[in-house]
Amino acid sequence: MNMTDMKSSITFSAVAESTGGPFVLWDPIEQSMELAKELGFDAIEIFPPGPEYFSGNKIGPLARQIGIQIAAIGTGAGWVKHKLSLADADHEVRNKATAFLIEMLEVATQLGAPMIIGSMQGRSGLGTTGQPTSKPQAKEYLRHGLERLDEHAKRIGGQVFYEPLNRYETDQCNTLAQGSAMIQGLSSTKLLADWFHMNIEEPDMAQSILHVGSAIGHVHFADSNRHAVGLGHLQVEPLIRALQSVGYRGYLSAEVFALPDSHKAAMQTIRSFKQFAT
Ligand code: LER
Ligand code: MN
Repeated sequence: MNMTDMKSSITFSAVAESTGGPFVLWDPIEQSMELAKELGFDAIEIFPPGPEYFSGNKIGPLARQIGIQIAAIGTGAGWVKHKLSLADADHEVRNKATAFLIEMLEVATQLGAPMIIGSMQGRSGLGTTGQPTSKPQAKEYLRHGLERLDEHAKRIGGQVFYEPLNRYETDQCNTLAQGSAMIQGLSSTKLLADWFHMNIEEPDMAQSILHVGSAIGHVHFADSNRHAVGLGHLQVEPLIRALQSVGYRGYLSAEVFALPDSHKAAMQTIRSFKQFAT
């Protein structure tokens, strides 16, 4: 028996452009929340098209009525739909990216949920006007954006999760150690440890978790091949032990492909969660 204080979560996408991406639930949100609840998840993680998705204030009451938490709000649609990133060479684009994220942070905070910055961190070489960003410049722009968002989060009582991604998605921060250096000194920003990216980039996943310790605020719970945990070749026990030993009490949130289908990926995830983390 593990006896951890970790909680289970499953991703839900409302973004048509992300079809085929690593999200488990795709049915309308009410059905998705009901299925997550029925399968025994503590929470869902929402991937919305933008802040307008939450207008009318229906999502919070719906979640309360169904009895499910909201683990976090993803912001990748800012990149997928609008090509906004915090590292674009174009000042206007960076400002739009920051404005999009500030609005997302506000709706997330109203729901009592943290906001994730993953794809919107951008990479070097972006920009349609002038010189595309160099690697150091892209990092400087990202840090500046993260500082502005952290400042805003502090003011409104919100929380930001910054996510290192694998080398095929960004050249900003690929490892937890690089991510931890990037958010150094920010008081309302923590790291998101995505096991899929970590499996590609970290020399030793458990050691990397131990190294950044309490900087971890959220986990994307995925196997080596980005299928539900248990369907790839990750050694799960050492990762759970490492999270336990750094006192992690957050979510293990399944950001995986809906394969072989949504329901089976969700079932496999909750089975693995129960096996390894309860
Ligand atoms: C976002 O959480 C992520 O992990 C990226 O790979 C974009 O899907
Ligand atoms: Mn992720």
